[in-house]
Amino acid sequence: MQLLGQATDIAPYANWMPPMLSEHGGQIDNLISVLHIFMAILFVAWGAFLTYTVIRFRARAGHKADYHPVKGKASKYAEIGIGLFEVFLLLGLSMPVWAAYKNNPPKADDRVEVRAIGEQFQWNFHYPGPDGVFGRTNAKFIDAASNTVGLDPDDPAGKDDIQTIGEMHIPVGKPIYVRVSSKDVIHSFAIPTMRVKQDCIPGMEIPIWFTAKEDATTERVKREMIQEFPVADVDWYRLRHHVAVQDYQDESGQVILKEGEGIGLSREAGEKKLKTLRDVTDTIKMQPRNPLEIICAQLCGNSHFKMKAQVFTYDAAGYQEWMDNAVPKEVEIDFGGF
Ligand SMILES: [Cu+2]
Repeated sequence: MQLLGQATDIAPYANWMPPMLSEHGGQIDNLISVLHIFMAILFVAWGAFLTYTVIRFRARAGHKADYHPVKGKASKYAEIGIGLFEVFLLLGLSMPVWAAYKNNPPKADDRVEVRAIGEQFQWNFHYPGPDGVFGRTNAKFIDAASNTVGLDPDDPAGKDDIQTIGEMHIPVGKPIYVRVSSKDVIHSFAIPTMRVKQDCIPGMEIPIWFTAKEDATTERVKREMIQEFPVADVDWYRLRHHVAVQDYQDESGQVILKEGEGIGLSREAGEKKLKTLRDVTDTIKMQPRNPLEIICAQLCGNSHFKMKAQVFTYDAAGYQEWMDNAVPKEVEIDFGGF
């Protein structure tokens, strides 16, 4: 079934769903589309019924209000019908999709495991490193600058572990198994483009999994999302999370907007930049700065809105390269004999 939300290719952010870049996401999108269509029908039908009753039973001369409830069969059948319909939505549509997903976690030897730990207001990630074993952690070792997940320095399994803040690095085409938890309050780990969302509960570790589509490497996604904007019409707000894909210079050769640079994070700076750009070009080519965003989907405090991180997706070789560079350097000394 092909419905509204099922993006089959990488498309820029638009008015409906965000780009869909995971293997299982099509099913979720179908469900969302079907529910929207059903709810639209219900909305129109109830609206029509309300309009009918308001007109039909309006106050007018010669008519007296009757406050006793109607004891007709029709209303009873309508109520039963709506009840059955809602049971169908739940048992017939939603639960099978959820069960197919939840009952089939990727096998332990065929998945990349990452721990994602929410914290007011950042995402911390913990990788087992080349040995594939997570080092022991304990809250007493947590250090905001150098050890955000609280790795035990005495555990040899943790020596090659990788910690990142605000960046999750994963290979495409391979099941990713994220073990989600929290340091403080309830957060919600959500990657809209992958169609995953899981509450983070302090004291619990809850897994969620997905496979990024084979062709959804960050580089390709960025390339596919390049858009050309008319400088005369576009507003700073629309472009505040975009970066230029080439240099823009004025006649004297002075660069006004550099490749990889945004137009400014405040409205004032952005509008000033757009104004100067109008003199040198009609359109600007830009791409999203963070096309694969992780957000917190649970109102978790006063800076909840900026609790964001980015997913970087690589092909197998690119992922290996990232891992090689990210592994703490002293590992080479510790494991030098292997
Ligand atoms: Cu949060």
